[in-house]
Amino acid sequence: MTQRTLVLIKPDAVRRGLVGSVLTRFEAKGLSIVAMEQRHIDAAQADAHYAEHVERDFYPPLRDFVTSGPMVALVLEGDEAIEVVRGLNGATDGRKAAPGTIRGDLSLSNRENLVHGSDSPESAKREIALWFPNL
Ligand code: IDP
Ligand code: MG
Repeated sequence: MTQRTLVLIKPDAVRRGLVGSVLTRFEAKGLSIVAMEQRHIDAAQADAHYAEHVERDFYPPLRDFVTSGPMVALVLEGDEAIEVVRGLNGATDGRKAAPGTIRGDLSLSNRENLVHGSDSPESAKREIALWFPNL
């Protein structure tokens, strides 16, 4: 089933010059880029994106992190794109993510883990509408 998913290449990846490396993995897998834009979000936009996490202990430093510099936001499309991207991204904690995944190969952090991918069709719909309302 063809799906669309919202991906963020987070500020750590932009700072580290890893945007190209991360994009290459998605493209090499066969996913299509439907939309892509560099964005530097404010706290209100971070709260909207991470609505499910705003009360969590880890959220204030996460908000500081995602507002600390530009991110690259994109919508990817392909067969089972939501689950495929989550698999390519790897487990949340880069220290524990499997080698071969983006986080497993390139992140050593639970917070600064390079990428976001929508976790369900409902999340993808909500996040795509939030980031790319014209799609
Ligand atoms: P996900 O990005 O793998 O879906 P979520 O649980 O949705 O993970 O958490 C959102 C983001 O919050 C993570 O990608 C990571 O940047 C950060 N995060 C999650 N859990 C922790 C934690 O325990 N400590 C620090 N940061 C965390
Ligand atoms: Mg999540």
